[in-house]
Amino acid sequence: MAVPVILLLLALSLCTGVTSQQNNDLSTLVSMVQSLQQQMNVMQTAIDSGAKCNGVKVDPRNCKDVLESGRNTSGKYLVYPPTLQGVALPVMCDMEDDNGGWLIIQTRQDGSENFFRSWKDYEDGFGNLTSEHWLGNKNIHALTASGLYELRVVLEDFQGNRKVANYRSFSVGDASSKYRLSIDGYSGDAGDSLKFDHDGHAFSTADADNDGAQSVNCAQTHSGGYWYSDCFKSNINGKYGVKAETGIIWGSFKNWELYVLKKTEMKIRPVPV
Ligand SMILES: [Ca+2]
Repeated sequence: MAVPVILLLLALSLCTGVTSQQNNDLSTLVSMVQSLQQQMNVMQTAIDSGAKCNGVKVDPRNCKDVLESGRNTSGKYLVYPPTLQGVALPVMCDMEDDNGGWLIIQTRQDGSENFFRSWKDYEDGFGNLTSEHWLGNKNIHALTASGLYELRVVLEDFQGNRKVANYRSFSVGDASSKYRLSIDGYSGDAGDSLKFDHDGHAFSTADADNDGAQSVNCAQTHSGGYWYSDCFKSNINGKYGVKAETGIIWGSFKNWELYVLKKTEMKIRPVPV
């Protein structure tokens, strides 16, 4: 509101017998103020749409923040989890399923990416955000350490049957906990194959055996990286297209049969407080 008042004062000054030179100076000043007003309008529009602005807390922390800033198209976005202290994290947001605002942490769909990888790869993340990928344990921890998150696992078989497993709370511990899984509150039609047997377990890869099986390296024998117990009820980071215990399995999807899935997606969203 301050700028229009200044403009009014300047306009009044122009009408009160000032010299020609003073008139020119005032006209210049009015032009500058008008230009400043236009720039402020542009900045406000940018801030309203979620742009970054030094000193102003407008960075989206997650995909729900992105959605609430008015960007409701699914795709790649930068988010800034508070625990990463200003570091931008590129992510894929799903703005359609179940009212949107989901941040995707895992996608399997065509076998284009190798998921039988090292501890470091699973820690940092790998793959292509727009296709198959793992967001990275350190990033999943950073996100879920910044608030209460829910998890939605979407599963599809080769016949096109789609089922979901929702969890009311989901978090992954820090590196010192070996990215321990904490999960609870299942609902859905895929059955629970993640809290059951995996809750409370550390993450394991073939080169980091932190599982609950003393005589077996579960990540090695089941070709993935996961919160293996002794060894699993689900193995959705397993080998793509393989009909075996190394394959992509969600046990409760079909009566605990050895049933291999075509697509999987894990996505997280902050829970309203
Ligand atoms: Ca073991």
